[in-house]
Amino acid sequence: MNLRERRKRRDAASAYSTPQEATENDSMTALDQPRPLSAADDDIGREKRLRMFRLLLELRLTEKRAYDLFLQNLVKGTSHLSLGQEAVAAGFALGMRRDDYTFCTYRGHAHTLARGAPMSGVLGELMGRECGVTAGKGGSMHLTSVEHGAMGSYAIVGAHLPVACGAAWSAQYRGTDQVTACFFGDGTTNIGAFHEALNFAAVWKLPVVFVCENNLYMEYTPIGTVTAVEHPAADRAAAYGLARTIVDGNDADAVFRTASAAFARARAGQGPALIEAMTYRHSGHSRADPAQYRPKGELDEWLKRDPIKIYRERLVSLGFPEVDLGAIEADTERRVNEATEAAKASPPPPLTLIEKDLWADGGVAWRN
Ligand SMILES: Cc1ncc(C[n+]2csc(CCOP(=O)(O)OP(=O)(O)O)c2C)c(N)n1
Ligand SMILES: [Mg+2]
Repeated sequence: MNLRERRKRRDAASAYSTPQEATENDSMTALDQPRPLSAADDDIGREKRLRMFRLLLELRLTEKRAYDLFLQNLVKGTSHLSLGQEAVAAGFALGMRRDDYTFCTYRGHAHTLARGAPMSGVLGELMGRECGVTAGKGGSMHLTSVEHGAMGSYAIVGAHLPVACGAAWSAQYRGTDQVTACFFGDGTTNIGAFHEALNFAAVWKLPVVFVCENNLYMEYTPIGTVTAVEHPAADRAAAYGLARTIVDGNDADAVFRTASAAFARARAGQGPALIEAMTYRHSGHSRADPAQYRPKGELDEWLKRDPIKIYRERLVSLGFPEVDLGAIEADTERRVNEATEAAKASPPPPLTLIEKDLWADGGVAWRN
């Protein structure tokens, strides 16, 4: 419900109406009840803010759990956490339509979850279990859930940008107004495929939104030491006729607004966007990395702007009751615990799955 409709509803609600009359009014939920307008009733609104808070927590707690499982030697292979970067995944996902597409990198747990892939499916995949989103055959770096629009996590830096163009081109050709969101790191902007994909998308006016998550490092190298411009993505946008857009990637509301505007433009046939979201990863590049190369105090500065902390503080300052936020926190923790147990209880994939999902037709029949 938008601000104008809310206002109308508030005005229509008589000062004498009893709470019972109000609830019988129509199918409004508790969150939709007329109430005095406040700053929380802006373009984002209360309902979406609570969804955002819940999603941010889901991403944070599931990834923390993934780390615990790693320490217990239950996760096979390596993993790349995006603790600290959750507002990018949450802000973009909440701006998407169900049938939109997401492409991401090996740092893709949050993006896959944010599109609605179940926690047990993600944790199970990391542990190589049959309940995993690809039946435990892909692992952390290859999370994919096509039914949720999560079109894959790619470990070759830059490789997925042209693939995302393909998905956007397909939507354009079919005339569905689906939008593709393609996430990548700052280091990716020095790879040829980045420039090829940007040029291609701009020339064809593809409905694709490129999102550079600038976490200041590519592996162990500060991006500023190997890049000719200060903002590795935004400062190159002009080369492809695109606007220079930088957003605070730790502020989920700011991300959501920027994402929504870019999606609306792309859906309306106005072509691609390139957005640089400034953020920071709290942990090392991968599990094995203690991140000793970072200057002392840098992490502490960024922790002050932890996306979940600042979002919670904003909700409190907007008047959301502490008890409601606490209930969401407890519920999310319970769901992560349940998902962990479900994933642990799931068996490894049976050998019969080894030849499944290798080819577009789902099998090997056509080759024989
Ligand atoms: C083509 C290619 N070159 C090198 C690597 C090794 N590598 C893996 S991650 C990474 C750093 C990428 O940094 P960035 O794009 O900033 O993403 P972030 O890890 O910070 O999310 C590199 C160089 C690779 N996977 N693919
Ligand atoms: Mg990076």
